Amino acid sequence: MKIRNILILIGCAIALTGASLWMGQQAYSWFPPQAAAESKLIDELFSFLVSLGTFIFLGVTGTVTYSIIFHRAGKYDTSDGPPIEGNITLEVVWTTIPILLVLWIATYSYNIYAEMAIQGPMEAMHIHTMASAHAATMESTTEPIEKIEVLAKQWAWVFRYPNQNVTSTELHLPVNRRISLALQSADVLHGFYIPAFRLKQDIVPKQTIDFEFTPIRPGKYRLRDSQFSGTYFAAMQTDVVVQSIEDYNHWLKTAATQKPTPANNQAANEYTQKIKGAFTSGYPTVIPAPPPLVNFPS
Ligand SMILES: [Cu+2]
Repeated sequence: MKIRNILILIGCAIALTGASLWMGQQAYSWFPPQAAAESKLIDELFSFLVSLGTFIFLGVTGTVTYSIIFHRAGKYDTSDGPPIEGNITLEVVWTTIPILLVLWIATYSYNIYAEMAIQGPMEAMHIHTMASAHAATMESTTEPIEKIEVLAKQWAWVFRYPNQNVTSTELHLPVNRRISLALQSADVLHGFYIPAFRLKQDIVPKQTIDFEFTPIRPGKYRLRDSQFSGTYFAAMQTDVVVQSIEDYNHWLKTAATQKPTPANNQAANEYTQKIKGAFTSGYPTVIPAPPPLVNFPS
């Protein structure tokens, strides 16, 4: 190979790396704000995958484009190409590189899950203490607040704060504290999903799933159901309010003095409207659970 060609190749590789790293940095702006400590880890992983993906995409399309432009057969050339058969070195190289890449991605992802300590109910039960030690290093050292009970049903979210016996259809959380939830479903499979936290956990019927994370940014975020759970599944959303510990305690105290009232429930509203209205789809549906009775209806 000529010195000039080698220099051109090195130049291309440097440009490719630069473009990939730049793309990886852009990836951070494609997401909602990082409202939980875990979101930083997830975004780092995503940025890494975007860089890697960009490198492979531009590398492959660049090589193909180069061949199409510079190694084209002549217009009336109908002769066969050179008979190339097998190349051990090349085969070893193109097998080894993807294997190493996949191992790299797998290790990186696994480490991030270990650091988040949300590997699912089984792992949470067995190696929880080990994973928590990891997680503690990335968070402020505060004692966790009481375990909040989360009940998902068709189609409502109900949160219960056992110490004050407060129930709410809006999830209030103190900022910079380790949050511990006990997730339960009254009927079918639901999914606890807060995009701004980058957290998603299935809620399985007849199981209590422990789930931990740390919100780091005050504000109002959206909790959605990430598993299709029936007709009014799209209405199964609510607000997550992250506030200072003072505001949080104040909210708890105020809510505790309020008498339980039925919360506004979109699924129940839509269902009764459907009965009254002239239009019926003809499809049977599960009747929504009655609007939950809570101290703090959203
Ligand atoms: Cu659901």
